Amino acid sequence: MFEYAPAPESRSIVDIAPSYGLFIDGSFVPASSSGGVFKTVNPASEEVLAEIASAGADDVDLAVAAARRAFGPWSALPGAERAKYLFRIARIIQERSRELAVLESLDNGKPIRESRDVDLPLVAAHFFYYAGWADKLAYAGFGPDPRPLGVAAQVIPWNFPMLMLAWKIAPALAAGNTVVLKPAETTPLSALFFADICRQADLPPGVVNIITGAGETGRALVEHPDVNKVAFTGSTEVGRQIARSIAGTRKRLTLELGGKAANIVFDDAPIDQAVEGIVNGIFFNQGHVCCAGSRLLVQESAYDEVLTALKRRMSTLRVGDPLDKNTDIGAINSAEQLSRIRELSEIGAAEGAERWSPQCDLPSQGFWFAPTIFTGVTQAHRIAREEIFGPVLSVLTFRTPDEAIEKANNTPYGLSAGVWTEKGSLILAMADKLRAGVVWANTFNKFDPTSPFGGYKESGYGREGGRHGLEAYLA
Ligand code: TXE
Repeated sequence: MFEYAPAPESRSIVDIAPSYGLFIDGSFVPASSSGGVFKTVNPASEEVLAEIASAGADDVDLAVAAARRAFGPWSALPGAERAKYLFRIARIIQERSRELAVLESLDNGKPIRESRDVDLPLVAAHFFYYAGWADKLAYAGFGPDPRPLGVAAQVIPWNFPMLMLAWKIAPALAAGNTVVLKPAETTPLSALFFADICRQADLPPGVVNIITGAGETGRALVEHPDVNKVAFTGSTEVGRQIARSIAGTRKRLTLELGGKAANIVFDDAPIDQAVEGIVNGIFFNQGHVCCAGSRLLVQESAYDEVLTALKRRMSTLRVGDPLDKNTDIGAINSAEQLSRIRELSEIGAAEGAERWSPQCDLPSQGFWFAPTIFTGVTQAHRIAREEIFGPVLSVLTFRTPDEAIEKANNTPYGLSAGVWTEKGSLILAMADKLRAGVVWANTFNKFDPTSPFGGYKESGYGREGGRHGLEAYLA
């Protein structure tokens, strides 16, 4: 059995931001001699927010060893006991969600309205949801003796730092696994704050370990021989590398990679509602969303009406300070991501598509990109094929449902799609033929812990969320 240390007093962001260690075996520790430090900046101002330990191979060893030691006792706890910890974590997240929302917006650049009203409530909801599963595994049809896999190595991206953490940690712990998680190098702060929440919840040491660092740290973690399960969300390129590097081992793998979703608007759709869905589909979180509706497919007969309404609506979007609660579009997460977005936009213009942005004054410091649409896009254009991962929408047209299906599916990705029409039968027919893990009808970018999420083709494999999300952590 574990011995529990008393919960530390909860601390404020100001106390914990300037310099952070790795969270291994229940304590914050500096990186060993094989590691180092790096800085995380506020993308809206380019100010340094904190200095962060960078885990080297020795630190990865320590973290995996701590998770391995904790695995036996943690997996032996009755499910109802594990549930208590998860419920406690969920409640502390709710109690500290204002601090967490501010931290997330500072480190990521996303509007506070989104981190406060979307990300953080969903984070808590995931912990509550999977807490409810922890004592029901034996009776829920997972087989006669569902068992946890062991130590889970989890590598997450920077677009939804806390939410991706919740998607990964909550089901892993509910199923009885222990975890070593690496957040992205540009957004480590909320994961470290979460480590503090684990201590506050008296979670036994070693059950959750958070190691920070760049891609090399992630690689050392997923390739570690004592890891049983790898869960990765990030670029298709790195996902491919990981799949190759662990092929032939007995590690289980789930990959959630990129996307190039079609948002399909038929001429009978309620246009104002559809325009809100188009805007939410591509400008939510600056378009840093794997399931973003980055290809708008409009039925030709509604093209003029939709484009006029869309441009009018885009002219009202407020771009700027992520901490201002009136902001609709915040900062691009990093200089690297900004240059990727710029490069693909230049390519779009050079290939002959017509670029349009509303008039907006962007701040002089920080990383910013105005909401942009490209019209006259054909399927051959790179902006119709490649993930831009920014606030850039490519507009194409179609005449018939079959043509919409052909265009929507003409992508190496298969993560999500949206359909806007009054006709229920058309929605069902389209959903049947769209090769996408999620199809939204008359809405977009809606998430719920009860729903599985994941892709086909180069968008990855495996599902997160719902009971499928638990299966990925059970033998
Ligand atoms: O991703 P990376 P980047 C897409 C999006 C974006 C592009 C590049 O198109 O423009 O990817 O983003 C860790 N072994 N998505 O460069 O490199 C890394 O430290 C193990 C879509 O940020 O894949 C970080 O924690 N881990 C996506 C995480 O992987 C490695 C979200 C993601 O970084 C590693 C993000 C390695 N060899 C980007 N190399 C989505 N699906 O939502 C890097 N990492």
